[in-house]
Amino acid sequence: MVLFSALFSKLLLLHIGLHLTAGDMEGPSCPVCPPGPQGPPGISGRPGPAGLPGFPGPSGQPGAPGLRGPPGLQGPLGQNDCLQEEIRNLRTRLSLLEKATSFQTFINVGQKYYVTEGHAKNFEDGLGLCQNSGGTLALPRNEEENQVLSKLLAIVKSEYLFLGTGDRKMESVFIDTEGKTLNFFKWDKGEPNNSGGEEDCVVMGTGGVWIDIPCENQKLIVCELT
Ligand SMILES: [Ca+2]
Ligand SMILES: [Ca+2]
Repeated sequence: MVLFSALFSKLLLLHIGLHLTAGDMEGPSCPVCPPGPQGPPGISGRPGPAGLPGFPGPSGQPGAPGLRGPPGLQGPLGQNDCLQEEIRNLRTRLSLLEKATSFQTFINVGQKYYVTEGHAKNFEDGLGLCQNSGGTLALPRNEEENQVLSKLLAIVKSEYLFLGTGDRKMESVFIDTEGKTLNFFKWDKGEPNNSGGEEDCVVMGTGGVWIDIPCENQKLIVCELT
């Protein structure tokens, strides 16, 4: 009885299904059916190609100050530095002038002074005297200096003054008190003649000419200050 009931149910459902299918095949009275409801969105596609750059945006707020950089190179002297330099030069010149005027006789040429106390000494003592005065034995380095020194010789009414040169180390090689060879000479006619083989020091005579004489002779000592 249960088996018969289940079989009958299946036959009934099959009949209804066939009836419905037969009805569908006959079709409704309208030729085009209306669209069904919208389906759900599809899955996202792959990203497209990059677009063109956009317009620049507005300027942002100013950033914080950066760290302090290293010091730059020293610039040219400013007006104040130039004045300081000028003052230093003036002080140096003033100091030299004060020193020169402390001597009995002095005369200026360029950046140097020839000074003398009027003493006559031999060459070696003359070297020491000038060294103690903070200078060196007078030695003109050019025609102008030679003329000025010659003028001083005339002022003090002396015939000769020792010059800071000689050829004591090597005959006929005249060097200054620092051992350097000379670039300027004013030899008198026939000089230097190393007369008697013992003239290794040099004096200036009247008119500014140079003469080699023995170093032991006593002559006017003139120093130069620079
Ligand atoms: Ca000589
Ligand atoms: Ca001579």
